Amino acid sequence: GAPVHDPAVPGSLHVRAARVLDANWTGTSTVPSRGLYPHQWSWDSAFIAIGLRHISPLRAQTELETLLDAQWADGRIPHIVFNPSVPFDAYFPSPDFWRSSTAGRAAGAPRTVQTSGIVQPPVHALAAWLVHLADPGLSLARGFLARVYPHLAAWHRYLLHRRDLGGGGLASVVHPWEQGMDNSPAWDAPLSRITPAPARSFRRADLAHGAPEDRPTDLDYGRYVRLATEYRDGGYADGTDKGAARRASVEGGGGRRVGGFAVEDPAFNALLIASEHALARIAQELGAPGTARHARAERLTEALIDRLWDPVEGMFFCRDVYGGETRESGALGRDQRFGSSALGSERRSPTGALVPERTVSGLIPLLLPTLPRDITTALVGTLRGPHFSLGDAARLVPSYDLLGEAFDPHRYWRGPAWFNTGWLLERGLRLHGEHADADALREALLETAGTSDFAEYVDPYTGEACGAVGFGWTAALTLDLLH
Ligand code: 9WN
Repeated sequence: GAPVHDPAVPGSLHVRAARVLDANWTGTSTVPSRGLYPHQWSWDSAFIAIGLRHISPLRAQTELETLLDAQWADGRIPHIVFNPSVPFDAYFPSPDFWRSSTAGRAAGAPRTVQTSGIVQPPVHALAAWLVHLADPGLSLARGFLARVYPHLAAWHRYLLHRRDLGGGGLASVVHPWEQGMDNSPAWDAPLSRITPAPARSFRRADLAHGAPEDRPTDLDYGRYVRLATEYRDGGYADGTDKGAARRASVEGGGGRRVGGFAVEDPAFNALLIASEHALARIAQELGAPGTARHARAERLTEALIDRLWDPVEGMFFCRDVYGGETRESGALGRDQRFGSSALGSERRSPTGALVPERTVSGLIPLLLPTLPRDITTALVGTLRGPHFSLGDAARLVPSYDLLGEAFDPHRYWRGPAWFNTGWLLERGLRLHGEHADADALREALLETAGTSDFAEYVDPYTGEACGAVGFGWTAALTLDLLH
């Protein structure tokens, strides 16, 4: 490639990205950022492994194995695996909030390592397959795929069986941190029904590292804390797990609805589908037929379209599973904007309401190989259109509708562009033959990664760095785009 990208040239993008990953490596895994996020995060590790495989396939395999070592017996992969040598006050919520080894006992939390009790998007099987492909010889010699396969299968089983809270075949998230786009405007309506925990009942650690105007608000945090506390106090039992809910229920009633937040998210489910296809390939590589898994991925794709696709808007939307039950939903009124689209008519369906906010999550299903052609064409049109402006005003795809009422170019997941979502869309564009757009997005991602010093996220118009710099997945996905 160009000298600026050359791994052999000191100061090249490749060398700088590799240096970030070296600096964030702890010996068994990679932190997203030394200051802001000093532990191991689930989907960060998956993206990081995808980049690490280009500089050390062994480290990439170890990254995923370390995460899987902290898997719970019920199959969930926790969103944080805590590093015991980091002081508790370095990050909130810390292990003494989650209390995984006690509160999570019924759900099978590990005894030796402290974790959170919620999950993050299932990018792991996709990552494991890509890591294997980087060095099949090493993978075979270490038995990598054979070792990770049962863990990944249990993880998908957990999501498909314990998290189908809407009953339509898709997985629900029960906390905004699970979907990974913490303060997305898509959560405003479902979160409005949650009573925030009092501000004095917790102490945020993030504001010591990030500018307050770039981070979620205190009101958001009050609600995050309330939801996580209730989930913990219910023994991390899920609504569909009636036995565990009964054992752990503070109210004594079995099968009660756990928590007040359940959302079917397009990106979360698209990543599950992509990972299910990857798991099928892994099964085939191990000598088993992958056909059942490919078929399941197909059924999930149909459920995704059936439940979350809006043909008028040309994108996918979140389904608020408990939405439409009360008249207090924040999404009311804003529905008018969507006129005759499916959003209007479905709002009060018995399995919830679509949330009329356009977020980047609703475009990420573009990475699925078997979407019908009319849907991929519509998604590409929406990406290029005024709400996301690919190849025009915004060089990188914003996390939220540029014309949306809640748009803020610096506030975390309410506008800034992120590199993991950019990477997923680049892959989707290329997969569906949109090479010119994919090339332009790739160039913009690489250039902005370099000029922002591998920022956590950037202003979608100017590329100005926000949040942490030297961010793990930004460096890792830069390496992947360079290869
Ligand atoms: C809460 C680590 C994580 C990412 C998430 C991002 C942010 C945490 C936080 O950082 O969330 O999990 O403290 O804000 O939103 O996507 O995995 O990088």
